[in-house]
Amino acid sequence: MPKPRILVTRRWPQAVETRMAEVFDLDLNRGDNPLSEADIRDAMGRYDAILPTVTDRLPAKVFDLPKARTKILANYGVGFAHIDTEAARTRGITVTNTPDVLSECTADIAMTLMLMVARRAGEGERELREGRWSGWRPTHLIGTKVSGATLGIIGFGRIGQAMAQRAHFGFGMKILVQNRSAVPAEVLALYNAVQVPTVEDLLPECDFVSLHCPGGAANRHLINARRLDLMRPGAFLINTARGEVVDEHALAQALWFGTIGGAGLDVFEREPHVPDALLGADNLVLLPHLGSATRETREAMGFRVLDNLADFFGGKTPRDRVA
Ligand code: 8YV
Repeated sequence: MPKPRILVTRRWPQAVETRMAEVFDLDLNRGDNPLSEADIRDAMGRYDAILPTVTDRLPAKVFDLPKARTKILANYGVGFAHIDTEAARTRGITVTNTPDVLSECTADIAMTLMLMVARRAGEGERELREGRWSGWRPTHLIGTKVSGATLGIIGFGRIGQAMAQRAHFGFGMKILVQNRSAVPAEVLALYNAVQVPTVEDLLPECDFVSLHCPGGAANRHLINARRLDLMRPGAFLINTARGEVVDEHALAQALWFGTIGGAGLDVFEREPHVPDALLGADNLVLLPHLGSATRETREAMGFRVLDNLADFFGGKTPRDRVA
């Protein structure tokens, strides 16, 4: 049996690329340049499997070719809103993702953003590096206390729960949850969390709101001007989920007019573009999509893709099949 032909769309950790090259007929993207939709469409005719990431766009038209060779899209990452899974499904193409292995590191980045924005760490570091620090004084860069505050978590899957674990046990925070389905009572009890029915119920009750729901059309602009208005004055919004979940224009307005206290963003609507209105907001901490960016996690994500491919080409249903 010839080895399956596989396209890896971006550079992956060395250890994973090396292992994959042993088992597959592998094409790597040595220049690490993002592929166009046309490149991916073309690849669909030539590879048995394509291994995309969040920087690849796979809308329905990418699937529109007379004879696709690709049988599986094994995504590197838990979020897969960049893939039209319905188009994949109707053509009998399997889609997998990499859950679990990145939950802790993504929650760590959400905590990082929460602490940085509440304690004005970005502002402080900019001041110090620019030589503007004039010394200690009782009124200097006064922030907001995180310990003991109320955290609202929107989307209580694996990453949302990892966030609750850190916030509740590490910082004694009170946890409110909004989730599209009912969270089992025993899961809520782990963090002494309370589930509320709607986003509208959650927002006015929280000092911090952290987003952990999927991206895609269903959650586009879930946080809009109307909902930002429901947040407490002085409250903070954290987004490590997907950029489209927040209306960036409305957020910029809320930050500039001070209707909320601040925000921390790891993801953006049109990555890597970040609007000037956000770049200029001092009460905002910005990170370049670092959620899963640790050596341990990026390797684990790669090996999880490898497990999915091993299952698929071994005739089994991959453990992380999403379509
Ligand atoms: C990745 C992520 O950096 O897994 C996800 O959904 O957002 C990040 O962990 C990236 O998306 C990989 O495709």
